Amino acid sequence: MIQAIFSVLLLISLPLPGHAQMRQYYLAAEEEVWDFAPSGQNLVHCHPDPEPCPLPEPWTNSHRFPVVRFVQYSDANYTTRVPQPGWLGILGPILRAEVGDELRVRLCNRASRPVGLHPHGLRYTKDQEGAHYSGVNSGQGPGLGAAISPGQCFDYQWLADAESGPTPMEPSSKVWWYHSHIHEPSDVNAGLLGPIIVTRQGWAREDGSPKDVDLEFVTAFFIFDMLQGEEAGLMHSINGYIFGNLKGLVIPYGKKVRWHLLGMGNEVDLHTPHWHGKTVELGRLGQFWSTQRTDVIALLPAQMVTADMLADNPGEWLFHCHVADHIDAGMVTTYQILPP
Ligand SMILES: [Cu+2]
Repeated sequence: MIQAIFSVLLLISLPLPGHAQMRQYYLAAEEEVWDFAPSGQNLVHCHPDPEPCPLPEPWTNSHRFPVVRFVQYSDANYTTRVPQPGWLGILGPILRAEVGDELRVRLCNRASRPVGLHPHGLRYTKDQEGAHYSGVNSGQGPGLGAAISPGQCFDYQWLADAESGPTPMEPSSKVWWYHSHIHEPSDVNAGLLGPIIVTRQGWAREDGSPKDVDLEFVTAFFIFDMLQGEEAGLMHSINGYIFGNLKGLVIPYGKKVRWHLLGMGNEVDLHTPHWHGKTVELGRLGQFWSTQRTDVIALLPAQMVTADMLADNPGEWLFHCHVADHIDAGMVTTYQILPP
């Protein structure tokens, strides 16, 4: 009886037919050398003497390291890379869905280590979970998509169901992590991570982005450990960039911008992203009630927060982690609101 009632409730809550669509992505895991400070300079502390502005020690000449990243291609031929905005940095492409959509992601492993693709927030079966472990109760082994060997491809299928989307009080889209999950700590530290954004049903444009905001940014706060804990290898990065080398967070005047903030890493990865110049709101109830307004967000490893900003205070403003050690280690950049 209870099951019957549950089934009826489930049917009622199912999305209307015709809304949902299938969104296909082609990803590869590829090795490259990542430069956490391509300018070689500390771009946020360059004045009054603009030349030179070297990175402080021990990072002056210690900011290029081998990584493995998720890279997007246009189709199954895997010949044309899909360009992504520079501010996305080391992160893999934004995978988008509207509630009700199915996400299909083909992952081809062009790296020399096994790689998987585990999505937060979406609905999946065991084979589509993309995580490597055994069940302690059932003894069930890892699913088919847990670990893709070098040279192999796998097709993941995930559903953005009602529980993947925002609640009525949250902004109309929300962010989730995806990352490799074979040995999770070393996988994400290698660079195998990226964002999923799910938009409320009926609120998405054709490309999946929310209709009620003008642009969205994703910023991930993560201390990459590239030298087994040595200070010179601790990259206190936002999207894989340190000391202002994250550029392009530029907003036309008067636009509504949505910030998706992501945390990742170890016990030292407690971050408090802070915007100068403007405040943000974390949710909304109707037209008039903001659920919370702040200019500092609390982010622990793997936490995901979405906040909205009205870009009506022109200027270039600091955007940084407010943890003291992290400021000194370069977890700092700026964002810019253009003049009217
Ligand atoms: Cu921090």
